[in-house]
Amino acid sequence: GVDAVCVGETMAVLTSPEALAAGTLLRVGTGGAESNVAVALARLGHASAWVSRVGDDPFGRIVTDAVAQWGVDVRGVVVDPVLPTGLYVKDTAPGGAGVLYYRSGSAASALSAADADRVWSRGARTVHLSGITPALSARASALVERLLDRRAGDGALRSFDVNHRPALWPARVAAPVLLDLARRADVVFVGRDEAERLWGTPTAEDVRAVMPEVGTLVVKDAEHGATCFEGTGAVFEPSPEVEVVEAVGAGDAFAAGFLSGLIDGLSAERRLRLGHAVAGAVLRSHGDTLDTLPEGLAGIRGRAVEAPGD
Ligand code: KDG
Repeated sequence: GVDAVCVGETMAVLTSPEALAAGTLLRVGTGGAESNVAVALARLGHASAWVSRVGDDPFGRIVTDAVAQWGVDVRGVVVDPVLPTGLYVKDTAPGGAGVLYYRSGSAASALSAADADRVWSRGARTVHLSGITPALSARASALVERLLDRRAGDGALRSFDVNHRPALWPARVAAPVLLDLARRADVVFVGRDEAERLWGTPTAEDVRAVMPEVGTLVVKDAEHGATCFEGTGAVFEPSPEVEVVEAVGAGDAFAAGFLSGLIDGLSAERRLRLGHAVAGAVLRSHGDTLDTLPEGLAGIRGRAVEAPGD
């Protein structure tokens, strides 16, 4: 079996080097919150897999090849014969349009409860999901429900990153759904300001109070730090100083660093430090996905980083 199976939509990212205008040349890349986690876990030496659906088109092949190239098992990715691969445009230049999605009716929006078998057949010890998937379609939402159902999966750890995307659904609609799903997970990641926007919980302690049953709750407070709640305990670890180039994908990198430490049985403090270190590497780069491992990992992990298969 693999250490972690990450499930969710990955899109082709069209990055604009300047505020979009007629004639702007866009660069094709790969972006998907859950596959970002799978890639970072693979880079950190874990066996990871990504399960999704892509279109039978060049974008589907590009994103699948990219994720595979980073060392992730992509045998659980189905090619939909009809629906296209989702796209998003990232125009983060000053005065730019920000993030624009072209994903409604995408191949991944046809993910459904039937796809759960492909997750369990990978022998997942951890299943990582995010709050993006239930926003894609009713069918995709049913897959998340199915994967959180304790009656399957041989006790696999359920990891859930709240990942509220306001462009997909407003906070008012997302809030109760995301809270209900988070409460069913073993490990939950949420941003402090994200939680405040969704549930009106201004502090990390307030977030804990709305999901006391979650075994491991991580509340991330951007440049300030992150708090890990386990049982009645809480550990806070400040964020290291980073010169931010672009923040997209940093949350995914944080989740991967933390999960890596969890897989390796590290203390909450070390898991948080790993999360910060891996997030830092993505914050310092333009890409959504971890491409260069940060320095100092061995010190945090207490051992050298091994490549997959070593
Ligand atoms: O977390 C980064 C993601 O937001 C990005 O890669 C695109 O998956 C994506 C999404 O749905 O926003």
